[in-house]
Amino acid sequence: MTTEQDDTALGRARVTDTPELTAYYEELGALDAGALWTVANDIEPWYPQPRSVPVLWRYAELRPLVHKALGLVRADDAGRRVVMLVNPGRRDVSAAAGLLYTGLQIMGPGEAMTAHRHQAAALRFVHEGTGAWTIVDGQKLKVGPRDFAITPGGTWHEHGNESADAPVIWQDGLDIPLVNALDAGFYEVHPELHQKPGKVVNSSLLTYAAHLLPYGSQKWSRPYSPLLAFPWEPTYEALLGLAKAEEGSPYDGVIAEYTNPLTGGPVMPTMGAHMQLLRPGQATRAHRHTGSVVYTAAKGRGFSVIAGRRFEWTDGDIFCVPSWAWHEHHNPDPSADACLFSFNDFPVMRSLGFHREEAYPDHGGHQPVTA
Ligand code: 1HN
Repeated sequence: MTTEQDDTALGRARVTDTPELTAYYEELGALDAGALWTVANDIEPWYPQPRSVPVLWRYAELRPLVHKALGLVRADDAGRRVVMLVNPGRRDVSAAAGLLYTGLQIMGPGEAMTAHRHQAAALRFVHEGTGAWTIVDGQKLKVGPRDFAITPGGTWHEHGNESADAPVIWQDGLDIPLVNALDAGFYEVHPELHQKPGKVVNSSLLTYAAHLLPYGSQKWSRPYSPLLAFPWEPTYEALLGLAKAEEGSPYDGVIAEYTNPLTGGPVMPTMGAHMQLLRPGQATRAHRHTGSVVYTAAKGRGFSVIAGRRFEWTDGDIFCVPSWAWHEHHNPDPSADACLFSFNDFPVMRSLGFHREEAYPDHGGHQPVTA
């Protein structure tokens, strides 16, 4: 394993306080200044020191409380009726992990939310209900359980539930903590409160179906995928096909990224998303990388070991892997596969040159479980 050096090493700050120094620090503080050597070892750690901790949120525990919000607040008053998932180490920025936000949004039968747009990018992963629709820059999409859809930064969006009897619960993922950390947030309410949707529903899916790029698509110049929705059935089919053709990743099993069909790159400039399949009985090896990931158990059950702690998950559960935390995934069921949806900040890490990855070197690639 990596040997982290200690801070008494030559070349690291190691100044001990004296009465003269303490007085000097006060003099600097009075001028809104400070001595770098008092904080250097904290602000330049040997390796990433995330304040986020690994957390698992059980869907079975959250679901009744999400339903409770239906009777407690009107969608119009709340804007969006969402129970957010807050990492104990990131309460100050409302993040689930790193600079990623996630929450569970509930829409009652027949409800519709007003339109707005913001700099932050959003994505949706549907947990339950068949009546969900969203309009993104005038394009109406319908999404069902386990479907993935995007609302790129700056696009007008509004959503609703056209079911007569069942609520929709979907998971929102946003880069809001990142946008706020960079002081780049803007927010606008639609001047007419609602968009006028085009007549064709799911037009981006109709346009980019079957791996063919239609005439004129080269004209698309926005920094995000023109394909806005990724239904579950073809996604699962693709993973089953991939499982036949390839071994997959030693760390992630059979994994595929949702991509912008024009570039082959991530769907949005700040957030990427994957669906992965763990074969029956599969145990992946541990690795760690920079970048934070929020996972949702999409199918089956299993467990993940994150920083030495074991987290059991089942359909609908959400958990996070903070940056640089060792993690591995297990599907102990010998007869059924398991699928994990996830979203991440990898596009940010890659575009800034911050991406790093390491394989767990000991014990045949598995961490000792300490909790
Ligand atoms: C937002 O716009 C939605 O449009 C959901 O449904 C959650 C959380 C923070 C900021 C904006 C939505 C959000 C959000």
